[in-house]
Amino acid sequence: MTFGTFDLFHIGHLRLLERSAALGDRLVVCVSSDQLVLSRKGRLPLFSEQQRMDIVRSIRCVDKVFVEEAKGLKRHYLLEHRADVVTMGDDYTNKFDEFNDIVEVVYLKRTPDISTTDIVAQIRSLKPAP
Ligand code: C2G
Repeated sequence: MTFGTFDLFHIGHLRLLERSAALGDRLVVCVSSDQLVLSRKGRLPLFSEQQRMDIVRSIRCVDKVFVEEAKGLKRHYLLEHRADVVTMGDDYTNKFDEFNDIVEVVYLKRTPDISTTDIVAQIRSLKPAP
C-alpha cells in the first residue's frame, strides 16, 4: 500500500507506483481527500479527489484505489487492506516507522527534479508569446 495526493499526476508519481508494485503482488493506493489536503497544506489540490482517484486507478500497476478520509486512520487502513508492505518516497523517511509493528516500511528514492509544486511554479512563470 502507498499513500499520496497525486495532484497534477507526473512521472515521479508513476515511478513511485511502479517501484511500489514491484515489491508485492497487489498495489493498493490511498489517495488523500480534498479536505485532508486542505487541512495539511492550507490549499485545495488542483485536481479534485475524484479526478485524482480516477487517474491513479487507470495506472496499469495499480489494483485498487480508495480515499484517505481523515487524519489518524493510516493504521486502520493498513490493517483493513491487510497490507504487507507500505511504501513512501524518501521525503517521508522515518515518518512511517510507527507502522513497523504491522507492515514492512519501505522508503523509495524520490524521482529527482520533479514535483507538483515545481510544475505549478513553472506554469506561473510562463510568459505569453509576444
Ligand atoms: N514522489 C516521488 N518523486 C517525486 C515526487 C513524488 O517519488 N518527484 C512520491 C512521494 O514521495 C510520495 C508519492 O510520490 O510517496 C506521492 O507524492 P505526493 O502526491 O506529493 O504525496 P503527498 O502530498 O506528500 O502525500 O500522509 C502522506 C501523504 O498522503 C503523502
